[in-house]
Amino acid sequence: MNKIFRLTVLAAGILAGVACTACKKSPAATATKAGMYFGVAIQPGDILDENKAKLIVQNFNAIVPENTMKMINIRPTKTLWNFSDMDKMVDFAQKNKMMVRGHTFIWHQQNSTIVNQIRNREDAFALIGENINQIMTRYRGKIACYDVANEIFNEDGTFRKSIWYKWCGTDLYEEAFRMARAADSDAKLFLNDYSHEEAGTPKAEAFYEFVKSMVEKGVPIDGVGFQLHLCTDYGINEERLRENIRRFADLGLEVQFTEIDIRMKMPGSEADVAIQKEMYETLMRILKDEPNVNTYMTWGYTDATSWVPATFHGYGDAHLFDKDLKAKPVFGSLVELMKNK
Ligand code: 9MR
Repeated sequence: MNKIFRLTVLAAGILAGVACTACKKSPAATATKAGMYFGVAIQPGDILDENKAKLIVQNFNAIVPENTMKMINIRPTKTLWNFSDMDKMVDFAQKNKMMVRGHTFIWHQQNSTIVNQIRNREDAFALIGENINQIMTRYRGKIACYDVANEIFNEDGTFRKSIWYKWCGTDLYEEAFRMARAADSDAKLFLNDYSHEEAGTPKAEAFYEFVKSMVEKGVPIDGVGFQLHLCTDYGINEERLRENIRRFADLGLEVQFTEIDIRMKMPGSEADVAIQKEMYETLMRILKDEPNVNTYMTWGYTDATSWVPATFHGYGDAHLFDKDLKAKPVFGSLVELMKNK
């Protein structure tokens, strides 16, 4: 299965590479030639700004909407569907032969106020079902994979007591995958989370056990998302990360790196910058070695518009491009690693 997956990606990559003759030597083309996805989370404004759009197209061959597909934006009220920003992103990706990840249907944040009208389990199923059907049929053939559910666990391995869990327990999570498969049978379906990447923590174990039970029950899940919002203070336990990736491979599942960023305490020291570079590279090396990992998405590209400082006070400089949109040395080394993939 891994081999078939590799060949499919490679074939798609070769086709995209042929079409993109204008940018043959770009990092984006390097990723495509390597048969992998090297992507970035973007905002609607990124593709309206000529310089930013150019930077994205030249350097990445995949995108994910950072906020645009979340319920609060795409369906602000029960009857109002706001597809215009998402349409523009999908068109942008199609025009530039980029893969699109869809993010996300079930989450405890950035829901619209419609969720306050949920009175019972049926309402919750109906609402999520409508969202899945509307979005996945609209973008059928254009969005390659979706985070069907996001961040459903607490750090201690218990299920997060979100509005969805409150009404439906875990039934909605599983049913959402079935609904998504029915809406677009070609899209790959993922369960995404953070701080569960290294085997051995309560969250990692609970996440793994739940996914394993889904596979055993025949719930149509194709893979799991490792967000990888990391910090130079803690580093990466590479052995534990690989161990986790491999047990998902044993279940026949793909692992995608979905939201990579590596923050440091500000102002960053030379040592922090070196650690950050090493961490970004380690993730790329893991992707190269592990056959069920082929997607390296970064959560934003520039320190100028990062979500990090607002959430982790005193931390920043987490991305591959600085505040002036200049590529950091680590970016060049990632491209070199992709060349030798
Ligand atoms: O980057 C996103 C930021 O702009 C939003 O304000 C925030 C709302 O919580 O969500 C951020 O994206 C999150 C992603 O959707 C899920 N994983 C964690 C990301 C960073 O918080």
